[in-house]
Amino acid sequence: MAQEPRDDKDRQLGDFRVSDDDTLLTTQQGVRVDHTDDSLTVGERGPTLLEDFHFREKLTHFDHERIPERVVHARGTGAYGHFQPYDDWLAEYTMADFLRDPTKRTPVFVRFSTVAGSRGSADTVRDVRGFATKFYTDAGNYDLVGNNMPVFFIHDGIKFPDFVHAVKPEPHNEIPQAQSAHDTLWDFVSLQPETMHMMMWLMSDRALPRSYRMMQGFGVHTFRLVNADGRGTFVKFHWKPLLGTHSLVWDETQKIAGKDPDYNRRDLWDAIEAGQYPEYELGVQLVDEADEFAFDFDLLDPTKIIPEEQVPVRPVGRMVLDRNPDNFFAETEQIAFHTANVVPGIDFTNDPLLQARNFSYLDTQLIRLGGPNFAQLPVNRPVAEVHNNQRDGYGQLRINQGKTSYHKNTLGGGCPAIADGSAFSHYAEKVEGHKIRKRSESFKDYYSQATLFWNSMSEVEAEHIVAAFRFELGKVEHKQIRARVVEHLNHVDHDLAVRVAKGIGVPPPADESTPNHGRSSPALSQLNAPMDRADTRRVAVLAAAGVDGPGTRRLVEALDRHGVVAEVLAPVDGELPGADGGISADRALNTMASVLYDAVVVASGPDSAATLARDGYAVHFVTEAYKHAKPVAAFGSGMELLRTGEIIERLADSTEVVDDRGVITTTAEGEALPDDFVARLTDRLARHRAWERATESVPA
Ligand code: HDE
Repeated sequence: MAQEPRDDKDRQLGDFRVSDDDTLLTTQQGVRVDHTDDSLTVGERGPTLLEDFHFREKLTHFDHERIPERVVHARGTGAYGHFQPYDDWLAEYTMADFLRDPTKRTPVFVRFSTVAGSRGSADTVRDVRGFATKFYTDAGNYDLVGNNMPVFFIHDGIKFPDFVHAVKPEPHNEIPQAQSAHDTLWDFVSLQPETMHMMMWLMSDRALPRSYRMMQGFGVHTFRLVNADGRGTFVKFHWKPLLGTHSLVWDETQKIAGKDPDYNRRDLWDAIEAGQYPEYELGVQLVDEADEFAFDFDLLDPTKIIPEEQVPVRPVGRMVLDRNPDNFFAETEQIAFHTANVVPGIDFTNDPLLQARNFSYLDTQLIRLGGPNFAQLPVNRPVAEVHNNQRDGYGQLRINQGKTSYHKNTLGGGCPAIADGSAFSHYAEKVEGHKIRKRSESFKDYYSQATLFWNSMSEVEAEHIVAAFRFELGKVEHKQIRARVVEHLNHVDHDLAVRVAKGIGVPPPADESTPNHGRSSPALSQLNAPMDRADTRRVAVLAAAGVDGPGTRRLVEALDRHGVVAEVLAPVDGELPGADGGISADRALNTMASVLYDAVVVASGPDSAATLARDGYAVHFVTEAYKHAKPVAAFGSGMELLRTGEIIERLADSTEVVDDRGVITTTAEGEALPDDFVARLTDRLARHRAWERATESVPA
């Protein structure tokens, strides 16, 4: 049965949805087809006839199914939802209703993406993530086309083709796919030091998000808000996920890329299907125009952040993603974002990267979507009315009536007429100057914010950055490129440069090039983001025949009450006979892996534990989870599996729940399984990883 539309956008999409339920097969012309398995031939073994219009139409359409993938951000996934402001405080700064009217719920579509990989590449590669939001506002579409990192590689859009050519697979052999660890990228980086701040982010855990639901978003550029009096205020946009900001570890991401290349896409889809709707808070940093030059960096420089300690992020409203698209191609692939899609109340600045984007996004849709009418595709249509004199073109869907398609006219009653005060009016910024090609002197500090980022990392985050540089540069064949990058790192921090150099066979720099300024910004460390949510996390419960049925049921039910997704894994899925009634295993162990879960629990039952201890998959499962600093838990005789291989030392034999660096155990079982066991586990899940655990020597 058709559901009530959720909002104006959903209602509009309803006009385009097609269900094939209870229908008969037809051609594109609506002629019914009774045979689609054999083409029309002369006799049983003869040639195919040209007059077989059904065959020709079917093949022709198939031959034309593909469109060019996005030149960047080709791999992505999306969802619908809505945005609502908390209150009206932003009215002082912007006339955009959707940001300042708390009664207004604006439909949105968000597309998350990686950047470098092609459409079929793996989700969990080291890369920037796109976070693009289309707000279908009453005043027209507003697109906030952001990333999960607040800065960018380059200052000026004219360098974008150079940068993208360097990071993409090398042109002679198209290797490597969706990887930054190759010579051309690092050659580019070593010659373009403005990249250094962004490279610190790219080498950090931010490049390996656990989930699109646990990832921040940033507008990157300084934009401008404009209020009803025409007053402008500089603004940076931030999205903060309510589930916290969490990352995978590098070894894990590489394994997931093979075990489940759709990991992040599946995670978003499954969460929304399960009603665990991801939520993000929109926040803004505001800077008065009078303070344009009050910072030690240029607000127009997209390689710089405004530290949150200097200008706080003020909450504006909440976005909820609550509906998966019906059709990937029609919606997620055909959605067309454009930084120049703005509505009254939001305007641009002269950030040269933003200026270039304002050209590029419209241009790219013309080749990707095949002509100028892509705004009429259902997912791209505004809910606001559209009237203009633009006509014709491939795929024109509108049937414009009347004889006028020009302005001014009298024959069409002067319509569409010029709008009044509700129209977009460009901010009247005064600009003057000579035509020159010259980078602003105010953009020339390449290192100090890279240093700020480095200084703000916790020890474990810093270690990950060093390891990432060593991995990436270790894949670079030309030693002189490695050495040039180390020289730049020496301007960021001497210790960083030395640690990286030592891992890649390059002589460590003897002295520091630029003294570390010692400043930090705690907001930059992910470990300082809220860590109070365990819900939606995935826990694997390992079991086999003979499992402690009551204890396992008690565990799974308690986790479910916390909103945690628990799955029972056994050597073979299906019913598991056990003490006091068995349980059903959701999946076979060999079809899954620890890297696809946030934590693992080994269930009690002597026979079950003995079977698992002899099963290489099970032993590897817990060892690997331990290696990746995940919560690893066991109750009753399940603790035997943790003793196998002696990876996990010091297991206390106690009915009390013990949490030793994220290894949570109790000898209790069955109905006696203490509530505290699950409480400790969910607390650990919320804190994500037990970084205090030493795992270097653990094989996995
Ligand atoms: Fe993009 N970018 N970009 N970009 N970008 C595209 O547009 C471009 C930049 C971002 O899910 C393209 O429709 C230039 C910064 C996202 O559909 C293209 C420059 C940021 C997406 C393009 C930049 C982004 C894109 C390719 C430098 C973060 C995916 C397909 C001047 C603030 C949107 C398309 C989606 C996509 C150009 C830099 C984010 C070619 C020229 C900075 C999230 O138009």
